[in-house]
Parts: sequence; C-alpha cells; structure tokens
Amino acid sequence: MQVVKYVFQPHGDERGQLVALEEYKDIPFEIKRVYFMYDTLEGVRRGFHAHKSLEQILICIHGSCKILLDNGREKKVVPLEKPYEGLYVSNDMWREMFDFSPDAVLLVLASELYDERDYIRDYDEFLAFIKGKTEVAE
Ligand code: T46
Repeated sequence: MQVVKYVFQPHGDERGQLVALEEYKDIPFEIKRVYFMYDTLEGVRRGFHAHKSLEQILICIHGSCKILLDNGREKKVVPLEKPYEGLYVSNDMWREMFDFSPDAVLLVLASELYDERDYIRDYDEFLAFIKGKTEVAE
C-alpha cells in the first residue's frame, strides 16, 4: 500500500509559521468541506468506515494522533504529529483514528459535502465494495 503524505511549505518568519492550502494546488481536489475534531478522550478510537467516493486530507494541526489505513489487503498505521503534514485518504480505504494526545486537533479537508449515504460502515460490505472495484478494473 502506498501511503501518500503531503509536506506543506510553511511560510516561516520571525513571527512564527503559517501554512496556506489551496485547492488543486496544495490539495489535489476541490475543498467542499472542512471539519475538525478536538477534546478527544483518552483511549478513543474513531472512524471504522470507508467512503464510496469521498477523498480527504487529514492534518493533525496540534498534538498528535495515529491513523490506521486498511485497503482490504494490507493495513498501515500512519502517525500524524506535524501541522505541516497532510495524509491523503482515498474513498476506498477503511480508516480508524486513535492514540489522540489530549491536545490533538485533527483537521480534515474533504472533497464532498457531508452525505451519510457515502459511508460504508460495515467491514464485510467494504470488502465487497473493494472486490467489486477490482473485478471491474481487471
Ligand atoms: C472520516 C473521518 C476521518 C456532520 O454532521 N458533518 C460532518 O461533516 C461530519 C464529518 C460529521 N457530522 C456528524 C455526524 C455524526 O453525528 O458528526 C458526528 C460524528 O461523525 P462521525 O461519527 O462520522 O465521525 P468519525 O470521526 O467517525 O469520522 C469522521 C468523518 O465522518 C469521516 O468521513 O473519514 O472522520
């Protein structure tokens, strides 16, 4: 599995750092939605789903957390701990977020508006979705 991590260019000067993100330039899609999670309690694990079409970039802009990516064949854990790093998560990837530090703020840039119908929340359904896509591609 190829993990795609973007390293953004901070505009640093004597005042500190600033990271600017533009769609189609720094982010490979139109940004239709932004959300973030914070005050995540110790030991909490979130996610447990894939998407039918949503693409996202996850940025831990404060603190740290870990992301489990699972493409149905392989799993990888990606630590996020730098505010200038973004993890690309494609639609067909099962994801779980965990090990949040108490001060973690996980910012997400999303390619689509919120739509519950885009979620695949059942792992067997996810495997069938992946299999269907693979068969079409073959
Ligand atoms: C994802 C991972 C990384 C909304 O009303 N609008 C939104 O845009 C979102 C993202 C959520 N919600 C509501 C739906 C639920 O009642 O907020 C509540 C928590 O959402 P959820 O349980 O889906 O959160 P996570 O952390 O499991 O997953 C989220 C995203 O939903 C998901 O797309 O990839 O973060």
